Amino acid sequence: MSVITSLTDKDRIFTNLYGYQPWTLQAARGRGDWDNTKALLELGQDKIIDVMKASGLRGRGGAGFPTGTKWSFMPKTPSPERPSFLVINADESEPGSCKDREIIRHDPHKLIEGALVAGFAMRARAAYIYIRGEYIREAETLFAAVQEAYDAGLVGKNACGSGYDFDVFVHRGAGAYICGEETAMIESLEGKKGQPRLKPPFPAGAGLYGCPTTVNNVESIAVAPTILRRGAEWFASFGAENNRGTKLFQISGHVEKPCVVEEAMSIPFRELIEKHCGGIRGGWDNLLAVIPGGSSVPLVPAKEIMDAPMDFDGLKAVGSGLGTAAIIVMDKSTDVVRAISRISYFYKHESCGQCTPCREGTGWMWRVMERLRTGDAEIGEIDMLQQVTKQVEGHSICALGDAAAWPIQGLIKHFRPELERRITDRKGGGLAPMQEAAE
Ligand code: L3W
Ligand code: SF4
Repeated sequence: MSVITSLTDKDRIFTNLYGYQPWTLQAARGRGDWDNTKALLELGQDKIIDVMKASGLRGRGGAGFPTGTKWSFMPKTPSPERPSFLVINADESEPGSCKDREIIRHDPHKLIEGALVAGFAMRARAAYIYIRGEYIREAETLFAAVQEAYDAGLVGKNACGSGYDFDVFVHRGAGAYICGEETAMIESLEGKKGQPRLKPPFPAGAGLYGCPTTVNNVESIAVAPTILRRGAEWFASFGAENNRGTKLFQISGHVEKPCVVEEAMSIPFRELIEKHCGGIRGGWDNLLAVIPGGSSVPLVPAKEIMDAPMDFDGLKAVGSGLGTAAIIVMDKSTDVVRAISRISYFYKHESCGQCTPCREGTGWMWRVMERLRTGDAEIGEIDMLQQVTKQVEGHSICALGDAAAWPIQGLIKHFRPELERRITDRKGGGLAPMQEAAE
């Protein structure tokens, strides 16, 4: 089967990504949203899940878990005492990630219609959209769009005239990155401190208020109605085997034109940047490294990323990951040690502190990173730091520990000579501490 890795406008799901048209219900209807949604629901729960499975859609929040399979974990006969819930993760806080923001700003009805269709498929009583606290304007848009959907009878009692009752609630977060972890999000929705729970049990078994719950990313939910309308085969025609569909890429850093764009999965890195970003600032020879999936994945040096397919497997093959497809491009003007040290500070700051390897390890790693940045470390500390990352990785309740360890492992793997050079040169006066270091 040939692999389509480049989109034209007719292939795009998010036709108002740049806000050229209003986000309102009337305009959304003009773009095809909420078009006979009742007919989608009449496909029935099992058929909807089968289509989602056949489409090959994998979760767009970072982990890439197959969406249809996740929905199928929900009980087929929920009891009134233990209703099922859909939680939509709009707590977009991964450094570099800004795609869900664009969906909510300009296409909120895709998300709300997706919530209804997904909630129906998993027999959920309601959806809770948990939106990042800093997304103030976006939350206002979302509240207004949900109200429009209620007023038009699209959600709420007898949603879309289907006989199915489905509520949609919007909940604003309070600024903690860790609440983007699905079980911390559930705790936060319950009014508790946002700290991850041990898994298993997975949310599908015991989630919100102890009830069966599915947590999905905004993009995963927002694409569902279009997949049902255009068909699983259409969606699966894009991208390589096991990496199907279209995807929102967010490209920031040292490209000529940073942007958020919908492209086919598996598009090669160089083509993505040439087609949508006008190339690398200063030309391709000026590229140093790329963090391809948000700050939680290791960086990849220029020569290894050039031809890499931008998908789960292609980026795994170069020692990194697709994550949320937040692509941070660094040219040769970048102080790469400082960049990774800053990321270490972020994880230290955002650790919820409940497990020792993460709580202690993130601070330890950041302090060593700062000494490496200024050159004020010993050569042996590079290996020690590597060992600390290995002690944190896989030894914590949630993925934040891994996310703190991997960028440092990537730096040591690809930029050890630079770390050593700074130490060797430190007698030259060193570098000034970063602002955070002085705090
Ligand atoms: C039932 C099983 N459910 C797995 C479900 C699980 C979850 C999904 C994936 O982390 C990553 C993280 C960040 N029965 C199941 C099952 N599930 N086995 O499948 O689970 P998991 O644990 O692999 O991932 P996760 O905890 O959801 C997400 C990375 O994404 N990331 C950044 C994300 C940032 C954002 C943001 O800004 N909003 O999402 C970037 O790489 O590090 O590794 O639903 O319950 N047997
Ligand atoms: Fe909290 Fe870190 Fe443990 Fe996650 S890994 S639960 S953020 S202490």
